[in-house]
Amino acid sequence: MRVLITGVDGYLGWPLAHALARRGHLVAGIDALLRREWVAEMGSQSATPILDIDSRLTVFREVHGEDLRFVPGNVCNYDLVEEAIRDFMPDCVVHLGQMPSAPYSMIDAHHAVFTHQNNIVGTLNLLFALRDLAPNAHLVKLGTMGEYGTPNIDIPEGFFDIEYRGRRDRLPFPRQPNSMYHLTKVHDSANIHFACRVWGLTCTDVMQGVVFGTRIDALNGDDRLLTRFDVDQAFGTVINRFCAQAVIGMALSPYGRGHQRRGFLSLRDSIQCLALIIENPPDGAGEYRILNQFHETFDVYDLALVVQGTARDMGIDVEIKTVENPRIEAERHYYNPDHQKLFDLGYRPTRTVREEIRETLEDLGRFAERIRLCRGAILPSIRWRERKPRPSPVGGF
Ligand code: USQ
Repeated sequence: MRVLITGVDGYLGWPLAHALARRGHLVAGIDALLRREWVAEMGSQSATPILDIDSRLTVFREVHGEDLRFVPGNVCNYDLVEEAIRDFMPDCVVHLGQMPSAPYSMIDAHHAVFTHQNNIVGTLNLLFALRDLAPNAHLVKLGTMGEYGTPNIDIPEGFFDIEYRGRRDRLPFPRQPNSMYHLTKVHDSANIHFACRVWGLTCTDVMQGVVFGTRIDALNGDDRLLTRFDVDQAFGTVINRFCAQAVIGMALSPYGRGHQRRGFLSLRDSIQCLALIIENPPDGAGEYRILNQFHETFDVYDLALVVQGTARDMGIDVEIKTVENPRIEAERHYYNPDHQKLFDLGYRPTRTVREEIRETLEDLGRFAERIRLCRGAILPSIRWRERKPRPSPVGGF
C-alpha cells in the first residue's frame, strides 16, 4: 500500500513510518518540523536524542532499503498538499501533522488562533486535495478522546441512537472538549463527516487516548531510530512526564485532586492500532468511521502510584505531590467509553501499563542528564483562565 503520513517527524509519525515500511508498505511523509520549534519555545527538548531530518532519512534508507519520500513543508499550504498527493498518489493518508498540545493552545489568543488555523486549515486542505485528486484514498485522521469531554453517561464510538420527542435517529455523540486544541479536533470531525456525506470520501477518525512510552519493536533497539519524547508542561503527556520526573528524582505532579480519568495506550499499541486501521479500511466509499483508540482507563493519581511503585522496584524513591490544577476540568467524574471496534479489527494489547512504564523508566534512565536540562520546563505555568505571564509570539503567526 502507498501511505502518506503528514507529521512524519513527530512522536507517532516517525515510528509509524518504520512500522509500515517493515510491513512492506511504501511510505511518504510531509513535515514542516514545527514540533521541534514549539518544544524549544517551551524551553525544552526531546528527552531522547533524535537525529535531524536529513540523518533520519539516510538511516531510514539504510534500515529499510527503500527511501522515505519526504516533502518538507506545511499542510496549511494547499499547493504543497496538492502536489504531494498528485506525485505520490497514496492509497491511504494518515494525518498526524497538527499542533497536539492542550496547554500550548491555551497560552493566549495568538496561540489559540494559531492552533485553530494550523489544525483546521491543514485538514481542510487534505480533504479538498483528496476530493479532487484521490477520492478513493482512505483518510486516517488522528482525533482525540478529548473531543467527548467527560459526560456523565457512557461514551459510544462516535455515534449514538437517540429518541427525542417520539422520533429516533443515529447522530454524532455530543462533544464537550476542554481546551482550544481539543476543540480543533471537534471542528475537524465535523469537516470530515461533511466530506464523507457530500463528496463520498472514506475516512476513519481515530479518537485516541493519551499515548505514552518510548518503544516500538520496529525500532529494534537502534538509537538512531528513536522517536522524540517530550517532558515539558505542554508537549509531555502525563505518564511520560511522571516517568521523566521519577528518573530525575522530582516529585510526580497530579493536577488538583488527581482523579481525572482518561483512556491510555502505549506508543507500541498506538502504532499497532494505526497499522490495523490502515490495512483494514472501511468497506464502502463515503463511510465515516469513528474508533475510540485506547487500552485501559486510569485515574491520574493511580497512575502516579504505578509510576512510583515501579520506580521503587528499580531502586528509585520518588514522592507524589499534587499541584494546583492549571486547567479547568472535572477532577472526579464518571468515565466509561466504548473501545470495541479496534479489538474487532484484531488489536491485542502487547504489554500491561505497568510493564510498559518499567521499560520507559529504563530507557529514560539513560537520558537523565538531558531531562535535568529541561527541569524548569516541567511544572505547569500555563493556566486556562489567565494569560501566561510573558509575551510569546508563535512562529509563523
Ligand atoms: N495531568 C496531571 N499532571 C501532569 C500532566 C497532566 O495531572 O503533570 C493531567 C491533566 O490535567 C489531564 C490528564 O492528566 O487531566 C491528561 O493530560 P495530558 O497532558 O497527558 O493529556 P491531554 O492534555 O489530554 O492531551 C494528550 C495529548 C493530546 C491527545 C490527548 C488524548 O497531548 O494530543 O489528544 O492526550 S485525550 O486526553 O484522551 O484527549
